[in-house]
Amino acid sequence: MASKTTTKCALITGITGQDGSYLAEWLLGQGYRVHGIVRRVALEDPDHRLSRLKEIRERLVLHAASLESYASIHRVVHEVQPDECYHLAAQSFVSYSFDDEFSTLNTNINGTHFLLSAVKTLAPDCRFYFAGSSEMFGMAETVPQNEDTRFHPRSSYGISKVAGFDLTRNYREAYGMHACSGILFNHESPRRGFEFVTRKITAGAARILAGKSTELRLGNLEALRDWGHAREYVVAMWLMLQQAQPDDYVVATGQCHSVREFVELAFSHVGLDYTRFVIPDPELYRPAEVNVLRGDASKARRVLGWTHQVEFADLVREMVDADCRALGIL
Ligand code: NDP
Ligand code: GDR
Repeated sequence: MASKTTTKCALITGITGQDGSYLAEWLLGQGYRVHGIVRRVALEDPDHRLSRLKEIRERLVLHAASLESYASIHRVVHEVQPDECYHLAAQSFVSYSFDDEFSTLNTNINGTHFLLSAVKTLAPDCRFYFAGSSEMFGMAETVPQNEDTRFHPRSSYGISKVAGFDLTRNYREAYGMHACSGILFNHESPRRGFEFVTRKITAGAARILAGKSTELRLGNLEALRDWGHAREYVVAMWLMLQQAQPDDYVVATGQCHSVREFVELAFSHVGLDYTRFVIPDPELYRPAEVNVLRGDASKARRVLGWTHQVEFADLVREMVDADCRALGIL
């Protein structure tokens, strides 16, 4: 493990997001100088767009750049000369990728390509992390999925992540870069965006309890996911870049639950019967769903010494409590 007095410099794209904010905190705690790439609008509206970074804002160096512009990425990598680069920025909402396939593919594939190319040219010794996803498995042939499971993405988001994974592997093999992909299964927290089902549910339960809402509309309640806690998953990203050899790793809990189980637990935690409030809405179903996604993280356990600690029920309760606190009802 890195010493707490390291003077290493890390660059994080997507630092304003759920994972970026936890990773920045973790790296600061390890003594890193932490730089982040943000969109210009974020710097102009910090209260809203930098809200997850409130506690650490003064300790970060933020650079305005766009994933769509190679020139801006090039400028930042040139200025920062990072030792480690964590590429987390992406259009990350799978549902939206069905509405706008073109911008999802453009942003996610080109953004990754621009960054890899800039790092290779300007900071060739920099270690690189790519945020791969269980959505790459999609219509998986086997359960659980590990690093050898064939990819069969079911959305343009999943396709963009397979392309990013392939680009990352190619830069590793062709140019000798220390480039890794994490194949992370769903990870959640009180910082999760409101569009994702877990946060939609926990925020919805809190609003109903507070009398601010009377119903919650959801799509496929039988969908199954392997849900872990984001705070723990960012540590796995860091561990990947501390290894002598670059490689790809599945990061998951190995346990699967349905959306229905999540709703039932979230509502019952605050004394509500979800069947009185949850309305199934066919409009919220996706044109194509993935198969049972459950990860086998035994390689991460064996090589990185990483394993999840936070169990499903504790994750759900932490998220509900945080949303209740935000509404002043806890
Ligand atoms: P979030 O949606 O919370 O954060 C996404 C980040 O990407 C934000 O900082 C966002 O900036 C930034 N971003 C999006 N589009 C652009 C753009 N065009 N230019 C610059 N920045 C952009 O995602 P998470 O933190 O949950 O996930 C981090 C990464 O991990 C993503 O790549 C995601 O696809 C991947 N992943 C996530 C998993 C999960 O369960 N959370 C599982 C597997 C993979 P802004 O705030 O300005 O919108
Ligand atoms: P996912 O997360 O697509 O797995 O992608 P999301 O929380 O959006 O969906 C999980 C499952 O819940 C079902 N579902 C609903 N989803 C949403 N968003 N809203 C609803 O109302 C609803 N009702 C049911 C969905 O059909 C789906 O099956 C997340 C993102 O973080 C990706 O970036 C990441 O790569 C993957 O996790 C791993």
